[in-house]
Amino acid sequence: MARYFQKKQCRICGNTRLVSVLDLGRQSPANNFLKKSEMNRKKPRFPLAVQFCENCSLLSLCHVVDPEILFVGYQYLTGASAPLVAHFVEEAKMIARKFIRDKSNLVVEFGSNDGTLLAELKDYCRVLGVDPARNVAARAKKRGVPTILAFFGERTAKHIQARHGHARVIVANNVFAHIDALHDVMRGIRTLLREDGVFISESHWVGNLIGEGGFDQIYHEHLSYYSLHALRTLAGVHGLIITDAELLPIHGASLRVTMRRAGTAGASVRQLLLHEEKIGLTRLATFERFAKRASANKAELRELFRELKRKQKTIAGYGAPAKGNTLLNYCGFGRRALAFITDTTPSKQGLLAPGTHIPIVPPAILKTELPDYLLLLAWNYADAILEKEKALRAKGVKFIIPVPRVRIV
Ligand code: DWN
Repeated sequence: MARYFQKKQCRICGNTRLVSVLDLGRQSPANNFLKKSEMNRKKPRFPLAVQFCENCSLLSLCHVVDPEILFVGYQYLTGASAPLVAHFVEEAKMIARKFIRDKSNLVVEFGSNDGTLLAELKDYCRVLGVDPARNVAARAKKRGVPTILAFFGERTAKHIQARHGHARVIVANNVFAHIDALHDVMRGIRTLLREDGVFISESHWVGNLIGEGGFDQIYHEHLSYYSLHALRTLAGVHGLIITDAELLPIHGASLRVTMRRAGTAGASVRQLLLHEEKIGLTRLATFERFAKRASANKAELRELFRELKRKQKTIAGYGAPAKGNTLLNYCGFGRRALAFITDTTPSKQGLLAPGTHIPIVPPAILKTELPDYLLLLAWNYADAILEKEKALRAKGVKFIIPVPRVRIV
């Protein structure tokens, strides 16, 4: 496969009249953290821009980067963020309570990462993870979650169904946005799902991207930015019904949908569809306004950094999420913008942020090196982090929260 290609057709409805709305420039993949030994090697940068489909309301990247570049040696661990672990523990309890009838039931999760969700279910039923990233799958296996090293699709689904039977529940958390061949995955879901089974998918909700201005959640892994309207069209193409929909306060705001082979769209679906229409998620003008806000946010953050540097203030980064790299690179920041970036993910520590080459260090550094400001790159966990770092703030350290509007707390 070429290293990337332009997506000229909507991956849900096939519409070829897509309107480009925001261009974030050519960037290194946001989760491709570098070793120090790699910093002088030219790392590929790819176009990062989004386009809107006026037919099914899907917002998607204008270009698709080869998944092998994005997901092999993947550094993101679900288990590295305590609030996220708590969120998936809750989801596992909900799945066990609502859908698991006995231990023979099979739950399959694709994009299962380090097994955070399935580890909570393995005592109630049979579990099986599917993930292409060898490093994270190894962590899942260590915690007793059998994991197939593969991208999920019709072929993998047939392989699983032949060996393990049909699934009572299929789960896909923060992975549906990463898939180009959506229809192959949907055919896989139909192949693997029991007649009375449910498919539960959770993705960052495009209403949060547009509403909270979280343009930094745009990066090469996230090919699609879903509304309930877009997902309803996708489900319909494959004869599935979205019976339930829920907005959850994770990753800004995530949309969790439950799909079934038969049934009716519940009140939660009807209400959210109306809400999406009301806030304009089916209209191009909404996305054009979003693009203008992103550009204003960039100017505001660049001006703040110029002012703080003029005052010789020290600034470091807090959290090294993928979104943080989009933000830093879109703002045109370089190595000197931040002294360092702290992160709780062991596999990110000691590496350099893609594009800016800012070093990622363990949070313990803050016990000895106190910056004047911390740029909260993991702003989606702001409440938990500001609470956790009360002592740091009492010493006078200020947090800069970059989106939706730049503010200092
Ligand atoms: O789709 C995806 C989104 C949903 O999650 C994945 N493709 C990649 C990932 O994106 P992200 O890296 O932006 O996710 P997080 O969960 O916002 O990343 C938070 C980062 O911050 C992690 O590297 C852990 C770190 N962290 C920290 O250093 N201290 C997190 C917390 C809560 C903390 O206290």
